[in-house]
Amino acid sequence: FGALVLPNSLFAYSSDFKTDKKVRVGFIGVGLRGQEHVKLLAKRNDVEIVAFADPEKRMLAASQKILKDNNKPAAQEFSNGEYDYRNLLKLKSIDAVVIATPWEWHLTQGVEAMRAKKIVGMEVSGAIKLQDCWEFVKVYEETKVPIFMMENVCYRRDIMAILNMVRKGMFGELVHGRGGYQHDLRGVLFNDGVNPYNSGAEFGEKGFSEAKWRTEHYVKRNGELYPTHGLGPVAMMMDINRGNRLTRLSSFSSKSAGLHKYIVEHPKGGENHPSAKVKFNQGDIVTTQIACANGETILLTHDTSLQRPYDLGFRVQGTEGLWQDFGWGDFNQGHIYFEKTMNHTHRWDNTEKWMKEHDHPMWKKFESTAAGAGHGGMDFFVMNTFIECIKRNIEFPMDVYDLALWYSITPLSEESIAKGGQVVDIPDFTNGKWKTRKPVFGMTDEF
Ligand code: A2G
Repeated sequence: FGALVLPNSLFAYSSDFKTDKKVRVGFIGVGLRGQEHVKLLAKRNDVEIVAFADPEKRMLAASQKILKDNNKPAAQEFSNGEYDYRNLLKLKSIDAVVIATPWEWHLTQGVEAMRAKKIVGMEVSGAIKLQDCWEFVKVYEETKVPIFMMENVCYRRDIMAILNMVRKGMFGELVHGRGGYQHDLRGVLFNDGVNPYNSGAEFGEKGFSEAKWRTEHYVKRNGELYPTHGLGPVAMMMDINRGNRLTRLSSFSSKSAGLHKYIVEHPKGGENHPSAKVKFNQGDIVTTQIACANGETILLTHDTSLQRPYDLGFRVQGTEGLWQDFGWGDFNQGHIYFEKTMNHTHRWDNTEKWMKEHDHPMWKKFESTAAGAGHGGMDFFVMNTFIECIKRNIEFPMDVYDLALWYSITPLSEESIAKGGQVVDIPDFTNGKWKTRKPVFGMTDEF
């Protein structure tokens, strides 16, 4: 794990940014997710938080309070409706923006930010249309403004330890991977319009936070709505876009039963509640099989509307090793098997001692700094990578091609489901560059 040295000119785009300056950041979207990023950046002395754009006053007030609590000056506010972020993008005093808005805004805001020459950190999502993915790539290739795909699960500690083991060859040749978004979101998709979680049966205009916009996707769509948490980590292990690529997929959807039942049984819902009249198109369980150019397969599961404990369900399987995750990333929440070192016992071993032994150097280095950050600490690494790559003017480890490819699974899965599970081709957004691109994610102990 020596430092990976990349040529400075890797970003053909050159910002005004000089390393002795602070990185000047603007936020587009300071809802409950954006505020997590504000908290992380407000603690840093190499960052200046310049401005917030969000139409919701309540969210702006909460974000300003974070700055105040960290003895940082107030940020300039852009809250005059949904399009006021365009005025934020005009600020000369901003080098980079973090975009944490409802999914339907990512394309417009992302490409406008690139055109305004602001380096972009983009939250996770799935695309609304396949064309959107091409648009991200096109605008990036025109402007060369870097865009970072902020997939936090790639930084989960157990996952980085497995990546480490994969790269040491302990799994032999990789053959199959699984992951997904298996998280009971019923109490997120509906609320009372004031309290974000588990508080009611309202959504849309009457909902608050994610219930305001996310639920609408479950009404209208049916697909792998949220592919990146499950796919990102597996894609890194399989060198997708860097020596390998995704070629085809086929998706199936179960019926939709969970959300209606939740509304009917909720104390503030019931059979006569308006939400109980809504027909949800999104199936409770959507499975997507993906084929890779180098012969591996990947299975993604979207499972967010039934009762269940949180578990992204990772599995990594090679000719010499097998890992299965059963929790939220704690070292002991998984099973592992290496036939050769385990004397052909045909019995799982608990993951804990393996994870400790192969803990990723980056986690070892930043363990105490990451402690307390969101999602078991992994959120620290997302913001750290964003800022450190900007300061060094080097390539982001998850870039526009990863964003376009991972986002594309959503519209492609919708297409496949609509055609009865038909196999659809996955485009090569790199236009052949996947053959020569080299892995960058997690190669050093720095970011
Ligand atoms: O639930 C979790 O925090 C998800 N993240 C996040 O993506 C979002 O869906 C949220 C819902 O409020 C992870 O699972 C890592």
